[in-house]
Amino acid sequence: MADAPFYLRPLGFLYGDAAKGALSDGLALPLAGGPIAFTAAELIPGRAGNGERRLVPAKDLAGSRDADIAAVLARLAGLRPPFAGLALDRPLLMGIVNVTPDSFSDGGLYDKTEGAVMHAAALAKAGADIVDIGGESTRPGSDAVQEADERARVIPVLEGLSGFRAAISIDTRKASIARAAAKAGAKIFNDVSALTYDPASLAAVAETGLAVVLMHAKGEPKTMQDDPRYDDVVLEVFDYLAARIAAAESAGIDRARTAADPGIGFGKTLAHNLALLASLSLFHGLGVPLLLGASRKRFIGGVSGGETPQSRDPGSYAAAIAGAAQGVQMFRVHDVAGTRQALAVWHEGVRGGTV
Ligand code: 7PJ
Repeated sequence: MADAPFYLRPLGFLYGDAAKGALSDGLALPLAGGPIAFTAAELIPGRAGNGERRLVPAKDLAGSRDADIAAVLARLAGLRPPFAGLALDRPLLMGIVNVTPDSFSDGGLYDKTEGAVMHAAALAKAGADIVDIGGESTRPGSDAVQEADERARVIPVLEGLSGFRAAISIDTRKASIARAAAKAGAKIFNDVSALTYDPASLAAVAETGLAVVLMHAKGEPKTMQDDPRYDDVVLEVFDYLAARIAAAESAGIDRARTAADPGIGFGKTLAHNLALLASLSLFHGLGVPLLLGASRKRFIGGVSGGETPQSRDPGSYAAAIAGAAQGVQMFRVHDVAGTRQALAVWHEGVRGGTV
């Protein structure tokens, strides 16, 4: 797929009553269908071009007769249908359940089926809309896991969650695990390789009807943090995700079943991660719901203290707020209750006195 001729990065966000007023006065456009509105966008020339970046008011974009601008705006501003049956009109929380002996933040704590089921139930009680069950650690430096081991870790947990109230997501790179998970009730295939690791994955999604999260990663977990380089990380990650969404569509996977994730920490330096966080709004131009996974990741320690994953929760809340402020719809987090509280207070603080 050709790289985009240009990109639009929405800026100048309005919330609550202010957003409604500006939308009805034609001074703003809805971000991914709203309720957030944006009043301007940075127009970024394509990677092959050499023009300058410039800020364009939303009302000039809306009045533009350029067909390419209209096409990007339609994707940026269009309402997203529910994802895996979940309405996207408020931030959704995906709680993390690691069923791995070596997961970096809660290593070994939840490696037994019963413990994992109980942890998932606690996350749902704390307000998780989705629980993400993973049996293969993909943290930097980790080794791949055999299919049989991964299956033995995660499938009993899914079986233990039958009738569960939160939607179940399976964090795997393997088509056979995703298929077995779908049979055991999973609704979402969360693939950090964006359906590239296993050649059978595109067909598995097409045939099972699973929703899918396509995440950007550069390289394999084992080596991905060995000096990753990009010319422009934001635009390269965008083009990669656009290409993966197109590949999924060609394989018969409807866009409505697809979400995208820039993959914080997957083949990225601190500067790369921060550039992505600051430009999340641009990714709405993919035309699909966005998921952000920043919880307890190492970049938080790089910004401000936080040597251990357990000490990075305040930074994790702040990263979720940075995403929510840019209209990101889903957050993959360890501390569901804490993130929920942070997002709820932020939301009240920016609504503008709606009663
Ligand atoms: C992510 C993930 C993420 C999505 C992991 C960790 C490493 N899936 N799985 N996004 N991270 N979609 O939790 O630190 O960022 S595993």
